[in-house]
Amino acid sequence: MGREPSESDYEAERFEERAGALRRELGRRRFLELVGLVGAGSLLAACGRDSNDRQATPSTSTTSASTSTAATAAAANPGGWVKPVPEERFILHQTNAEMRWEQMRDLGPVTPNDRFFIRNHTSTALIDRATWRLQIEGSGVERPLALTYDELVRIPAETRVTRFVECAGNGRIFFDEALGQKVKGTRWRLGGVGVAEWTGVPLGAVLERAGVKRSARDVMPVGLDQLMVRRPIPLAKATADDTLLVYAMNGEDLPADHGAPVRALVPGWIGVANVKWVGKVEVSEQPLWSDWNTTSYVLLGPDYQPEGEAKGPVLTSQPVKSALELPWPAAMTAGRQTLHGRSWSGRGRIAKVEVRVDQGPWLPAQPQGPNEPAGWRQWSFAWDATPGPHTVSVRATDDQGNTQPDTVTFNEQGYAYGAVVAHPVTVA
Ligand SMILES: Nc1nc2c(c(=O)[nH]1)N[C@H]1C(S)=C(S)[C@@H](COP(=O)(O)O)O[C@H]1N2
Ligand SMILES: [Mo]
Repeated sequence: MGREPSESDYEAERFEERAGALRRELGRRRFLELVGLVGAGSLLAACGRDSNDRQATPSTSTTSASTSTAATAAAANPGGWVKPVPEERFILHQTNAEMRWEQMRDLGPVTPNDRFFIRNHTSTALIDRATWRLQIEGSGVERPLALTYDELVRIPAETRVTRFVECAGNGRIFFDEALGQKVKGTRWRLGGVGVAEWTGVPLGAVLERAGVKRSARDVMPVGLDQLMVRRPIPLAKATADDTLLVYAMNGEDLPADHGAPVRALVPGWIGVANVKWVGKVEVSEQPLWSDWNTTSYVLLGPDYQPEGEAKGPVLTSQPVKSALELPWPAAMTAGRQTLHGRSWSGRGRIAKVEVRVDQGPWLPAQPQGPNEPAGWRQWSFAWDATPGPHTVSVRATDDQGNTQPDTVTFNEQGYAYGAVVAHPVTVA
């Protein structure tokens, strides 16, 4: 079986190049501290987990025990995941773990932490909350600030919201499978999404403490992982009521794999804006650029033109999508069946969900449960299933009037697949 192509291949190639720039930026000592600490921590976590939770590949190397242990751990757990990622819950793609949709079937409005997808550009960073600091700095603030974890959580503005985090590449596999188009990147089906109840402090409240200027323009949370993943957002989005610095997920301390001690939550926007392991927030009077808004997470292809420093239009909010809580492909028995699923939009609440079997008419689904903006809407659909092969398609519309289209425009990196998906179901 060939290795799946991924953004991380491209990133790995350039790691050394980028590491050089980082060394200059941070000073050699701090760089080694960061990379050394994070790297070793991830491997330790990986070694610990292997014996319990996953099958470790036996080492055949006789040269260096520590090197082969590290290599084995890295091979079995390239994402340095801390939580178990069992086969029945996740589909593994290199450093990423995709949620299996069928297990959402009996669950309520949120994705439990042990089932939430993980998307790591490199590997999970292990950060000591006691020595962690959050720096707020840049030309856009009057008073640069450093906060400890306790200082951050004591800011009296605690906010709790239920929102999705979804990878911009979620649904990428359909560019190939449904449209026959070759695109680059992790072949997510529809499980690169999850909804949680997030608790944190509004980023705007923290920026206020640093004396954010009216002339401030871009705000860029910076991750403490190996590549220091960072992605700017405009001031207006950074100061929205539900844009948070998050420290709890579904009522528990934020787990390591999801960005502990603190991550950004940027509701409705592409996953990468929700920077994990935040160590710094840069605020600038000038537009900010990083690899994650110039080269990655931009639309490339014949239909797109460069925008400023970016090689193509920069992605922001996520399109409307839907998924059935069924395995792919699905099998069921003939007769009355109730299909369940969820729909979501980065641009509002879900207003309507329709279901169609094969080429039949679009029929309304029955919505249920909460309907938060940039959350998801649960629904069900009664179907008298007849024997044979079928497809079940779902089409949602949000309250801004966005409906899932039949097809989407090609882009080289396979982002923003919001078209209707035909789910194969065999009835016997
Ligand atoms: N520091 C950092 N933040 C990050 C990433 C990362 O690799 N490093 N991945 C991003 C991407 S591409 C996505 S889709 C989301 C995934 O969040 P999750 O792993 O908690 O599901 O985190 C984002 N934040
Ligand atoms: Mo992502």
